Amino acid sequence: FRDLREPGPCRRLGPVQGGRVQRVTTNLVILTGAGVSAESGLGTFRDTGGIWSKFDPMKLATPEGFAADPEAVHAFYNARRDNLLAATPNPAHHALAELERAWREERRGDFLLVTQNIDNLHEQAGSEALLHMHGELLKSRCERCGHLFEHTDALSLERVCEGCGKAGGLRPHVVWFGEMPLGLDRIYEALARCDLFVAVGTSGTVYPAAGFVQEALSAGAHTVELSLEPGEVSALFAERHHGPASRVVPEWAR
Ligand code: BV8
Repeated sequence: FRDLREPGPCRRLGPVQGGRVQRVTTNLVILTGAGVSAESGLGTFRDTGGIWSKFDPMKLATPEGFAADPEAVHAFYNARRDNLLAATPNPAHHALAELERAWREERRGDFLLVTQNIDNLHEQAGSEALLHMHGELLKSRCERCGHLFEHTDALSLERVCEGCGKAGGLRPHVVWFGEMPLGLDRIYEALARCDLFVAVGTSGTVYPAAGFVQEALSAGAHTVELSLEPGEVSALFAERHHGPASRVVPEWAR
């Protein structure tokens, strides 16, 4: 069990009884956004030249946009899926997976990694206690029969669902604007018990994710922002380290 006095992710010394520090646990919740995957070559959304500066989210990331022009939406996600297949995790993804292993092996407390990202780079880096609150680009589902399946090839209106044998009902398994994010019960339950909340590479502009820091503060947690630059809710963080995630995250997680 590593010495509690080492620098690194917030560790609280417990009471000393009989000359021994009593083990305390630190429940950790991490929230990642597009910035954690930026150095893996996947675009962010609101930076200069970001995805939403080239494409209209209301046309491509809403149910209404999909109903109006499903082929444009399929083309948008097929292109992003192709980008993802060429991408690999960067040191930030690996540092978060290593932190989870240390948290588990040293029984430091609960660990949950919530990502707003729909890429699978956290999985590729070895993260396990992972929740995709905005869905996953390598999964799709049929709106006719509910069949959910993993795939790397393109979606189209002509593609036949393997669940019901019909075409025309498939959509990406991602959460669009106006749709309910996934796993909120589990997320709010973890935030209510968390001692340490770390937001990595997110602009803090999309809700309900941008409100998680407030939930963590209400639970008395220490809050850390690790991002290239301050996000919209940066003022709510007790600790902030700005710079590229591939440097800042391994430095902080060490
Ligand atoms: C909801 C999946 C009800 C798809 C995404 C009007 C109508 C309907 C809804 C609303 C409305 N007005 C407001 C809302 C709510 C809406 C919302 O928040 N809108 C915003 C725009 C105001 N939210 C919703 O609709 C959500 N659902 O509200 O349901 C509800 C919910 C709960 C309880 C009751 C009711 C659903 C939102 C999900 C939308 N889907 N993605 C897809 O990917 O195509 S959101 C999209 O933005 C991304 O997926 C991403 O997850 C999200 C947040 O973006 P970030 O990840 O933060 O990325 P961004 O580019 O913004 O920032 C990048 C950051 O990284 C920057 O800070 C940058 O500095 C940093 N960075 C860059 N490079 C690096 C770096 N950091 C480190 N290193 C680097 N190298």
